[in-house]
Amino acid sequence: MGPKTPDITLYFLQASRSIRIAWLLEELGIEYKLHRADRESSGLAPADFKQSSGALLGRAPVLKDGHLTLQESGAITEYLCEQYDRSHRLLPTEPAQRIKVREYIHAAEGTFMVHCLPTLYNRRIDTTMAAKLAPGLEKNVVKDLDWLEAELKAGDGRYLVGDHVTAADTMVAFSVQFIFAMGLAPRNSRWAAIEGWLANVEGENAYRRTVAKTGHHL
Ligand SMILES: N[C@@H](CCC(=O)N[C@@H](CS)C(=O)NCC(=O)O)C(=O)O
Repeated sequence: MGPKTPDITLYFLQASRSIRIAWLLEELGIEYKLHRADRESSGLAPADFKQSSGALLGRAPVLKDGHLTLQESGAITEYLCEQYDRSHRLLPTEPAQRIKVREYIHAAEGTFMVHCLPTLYNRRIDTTMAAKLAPGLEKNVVKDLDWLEAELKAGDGRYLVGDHVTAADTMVAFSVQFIFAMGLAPRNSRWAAIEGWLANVEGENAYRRTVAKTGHHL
């Protein structure tokens, strides 16, 4: 894709995957308009917020860039990197790093969220069947974290890929924050490398600026 002048609005729902995109925009140094909404007491996004984005799925985040309206945090991440990451810092060009970052972009939703959300929903149901399902569901979350822990231990543990923040970190950090915040896995020494990595990336200036700007919390 050729160079383009950004004309970006981010539809940001509080306590959501929206932080992935706000952080990425901050890392890319792109100016953007922030359309922010708090969740309703039901936990859902306000109806007028969903309508205003124009995206039919009604989920956050949504990114608008000129005439383009895009949903899905992974797709938005790939779009922003392809379009605006001119120094290839967030999605490196070196083939092994590039494919690894893409693996994490997809794992953020397709592995971590796909396992932790059913675990969370199942905990909200008070039935014998839910109790039977729980150990199997929880095992998946543990397995995902064990994988991440091993990956971090194989490197220096500060970032998921290479020696600086990439789109791997901006995508996966929310998944892990969510797992811990919802109590879907205990915070103990089994995942010391994950704790170290999270503390490191959450301490990055761009991440801190993003939190200050958006009010992100879980
Ligand atoms: N796979 C989508 C998931 C989007 C999603 O489920 N967003 C949630 C917040 S994390 C949402 O909008 N929930 C509010 C609602 O459904 O009203 C992505 O990665 O963007």
